[in-house]
Amino acid sequence: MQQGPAAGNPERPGATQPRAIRLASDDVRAFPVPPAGFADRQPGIAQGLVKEFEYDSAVTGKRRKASVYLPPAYSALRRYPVLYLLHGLAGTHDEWPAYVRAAPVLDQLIAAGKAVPMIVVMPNGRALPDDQPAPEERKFSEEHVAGFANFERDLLENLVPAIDRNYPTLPGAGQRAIAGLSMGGGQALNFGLGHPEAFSWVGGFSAAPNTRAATSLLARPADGPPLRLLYLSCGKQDGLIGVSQDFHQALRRLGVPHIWHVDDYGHERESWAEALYQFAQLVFR
Ligand code: FER
Repeated sequence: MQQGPAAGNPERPGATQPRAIRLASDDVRAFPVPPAGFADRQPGIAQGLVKEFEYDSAVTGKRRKASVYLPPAYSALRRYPVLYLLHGLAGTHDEWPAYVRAAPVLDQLIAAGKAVPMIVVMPNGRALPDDQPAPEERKFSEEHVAGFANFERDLLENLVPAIDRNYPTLPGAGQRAIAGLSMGGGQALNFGLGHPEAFSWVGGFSAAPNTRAATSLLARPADGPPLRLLYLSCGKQDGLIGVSQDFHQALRRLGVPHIWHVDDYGHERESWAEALYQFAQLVFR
């Protein structure tokens, strides 16, 4: 069986041709559609705060930015688990808060007691000295794609320690989750599964072809922290669904428990807002 997407595209180095969408019988919703307005501000619901955080990166040699969501009733006298949420190929640290509207999703879940109050860190996942989105013709350039791969070190060596120094976080992998959309979904699977010592809860939403093979990601040391959640989702109209289908099938063959949720959308914010809605209810329980 074919692993990963088809051959590279000479016009766009680093890019791959998405294959035609073919849905299998288990490519279905694992959860019902969220209630109307789940990603909109609602009157009477306490709001968390989204702040800009800066940290020094030894990987890029620069000061870098991340958005940080602090839940309603946040108190430095309490301690919180942390979810790292990674953006897509054309995004930055404001894709999750501004485009997907992560804060109202989280506010409503926390108000209803459906999600644990958590700190959510939304970094810039492009570990390059110039970490702004590349112009169209360089989106798939080797350098730009490598910036996403190099974020692995920036995240683990610079960002996570800086967050743990500056916010009242709960320690250990069991109190840390990582998820992302598209390019960030591939990163979350690669880095989250690749670092069981750092993350026990992992989500890939509409994961891109930067996703490594499941077989290479699932060699966990038996004496380390267990994987608590592996969540995969994609829209049934998303041209990249083949990446997630292959990953899901590989997990099935390996007998690795996971959630596979196929929603009704394409490669778009509706799918990612819903993925966050489902994923946030499952972590840190
Ligand atoms: C690709 C197609 C799409 C790819 C990455 C993407 C690295 C990412 C898309 C996104 O983040 O929206 O071939 O290769």
